[in-house]
Amino acid sequence: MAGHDELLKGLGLDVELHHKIFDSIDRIFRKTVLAQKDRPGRMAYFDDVIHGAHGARVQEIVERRAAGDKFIGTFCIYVPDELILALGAVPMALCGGTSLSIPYAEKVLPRDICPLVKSTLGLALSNTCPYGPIEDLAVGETTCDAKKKTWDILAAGGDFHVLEVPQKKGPRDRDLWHEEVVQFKVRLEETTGRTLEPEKLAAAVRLMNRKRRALARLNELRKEENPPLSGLDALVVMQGALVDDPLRFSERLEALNEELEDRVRRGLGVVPAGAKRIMVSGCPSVMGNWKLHHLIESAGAVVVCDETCTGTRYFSALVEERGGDLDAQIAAIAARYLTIDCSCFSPNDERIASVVRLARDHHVDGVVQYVLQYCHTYNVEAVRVASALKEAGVPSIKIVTDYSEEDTGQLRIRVEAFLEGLSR
Ligand code: BJ8
Repeated sequence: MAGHDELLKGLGLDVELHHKIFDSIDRIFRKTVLAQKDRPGRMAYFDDVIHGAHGARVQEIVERRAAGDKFIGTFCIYVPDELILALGAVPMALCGGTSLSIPYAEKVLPRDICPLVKSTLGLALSNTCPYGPIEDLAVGETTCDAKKKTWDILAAGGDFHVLEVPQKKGPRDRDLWHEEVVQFKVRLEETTGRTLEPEKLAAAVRLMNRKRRALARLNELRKEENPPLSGLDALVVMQGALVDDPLRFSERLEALNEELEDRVRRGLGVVPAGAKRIMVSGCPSVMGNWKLHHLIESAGAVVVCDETCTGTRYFSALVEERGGDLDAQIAAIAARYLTIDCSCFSPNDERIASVVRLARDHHVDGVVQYVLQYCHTYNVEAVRVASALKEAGVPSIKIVTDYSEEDTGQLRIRVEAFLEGLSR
């Protein structure tokens, strides 16, 4: 601990405040995730990833930087990690999932914007996030309005690159996005001082595909009649995917999947027979945010699928492996990332179809649409999602909330009433 404090001090952080914020995240983690019974043994690694995200992983990245590699902070799953990895740099998602940093953002930002954006900016402004001082480049994107304008503030503090994500998916939008990916490659080459090599890019594509396949396999196991892991644990794995080293993560996830398959063979599930199967759909739940999954599962149901960026949107498409031709590989990467159906797209028919398909595939009893307060795109898109689900005969409810614990009692009543309705 003393060594860790030295590291944080060396990075110029407010060590006391850092501990206050991250001890509180740990407390919530213990109360929710670690309080579950009969968890798969190999989840221990993923618990450590969460604990280590502000300790061991920082040290690891500091060492990588000392050896000449760069560290790239990201805030959205639209950022192509393959390019970063192929240049020997370390990508990491830096989105905030804690309410504790929000007051620091509210000194600057309006209060009535999404908690994810406020939490992220608050971590940067409170001088508590160890990744800020070691970041060689931060990468934002033009998805929602709150994020776009926050990048203008963060960009004033150092090296920042903004990817323009189009809002439609026609031929002109595809060209624009392809050009954005090419420009991102150029920016990364400048930052790293290295030139992108086709073989290294091909290896990075294979690695990310391996990681996505392992996540998809985990998701398949959640279709079982008696799922071998809880939705909360599946979320912990997903949150780890956004911060851990991709090779180590893939190996550990493949090992967890084997354990889960064994549990399935032995009939060891995590919920009593008859527990309601729920899909969470909408906004991501990034590290620090276990609120909704805990609410649903502590009410006796089980989350069997996440149609979110901390779920299927992250892993459901692979990059086509095109071997040695650099241009063809970059085109394949651009094409894969444009399949992501974030609600910032209009129209977003692919997402509506995907929600219904996933609800059927995972045999869900109901869908909880998860909307972070003031996230207008998911909130408004919820209207179309709800009516498509209704047409498919799947009941749904929309929960709009932030990161605070203030509305927990009221939400619990709504979730329990929804589950009871499913039982009837
Ligand atoms: S691809 S969902 S990770 S933008 S919840 S900040 S949209 S107001 S996080 Fe996202 Fe990329 Fe889309 Fe996924 Fe804005 Fe909504 Fe907040 Fe959001």
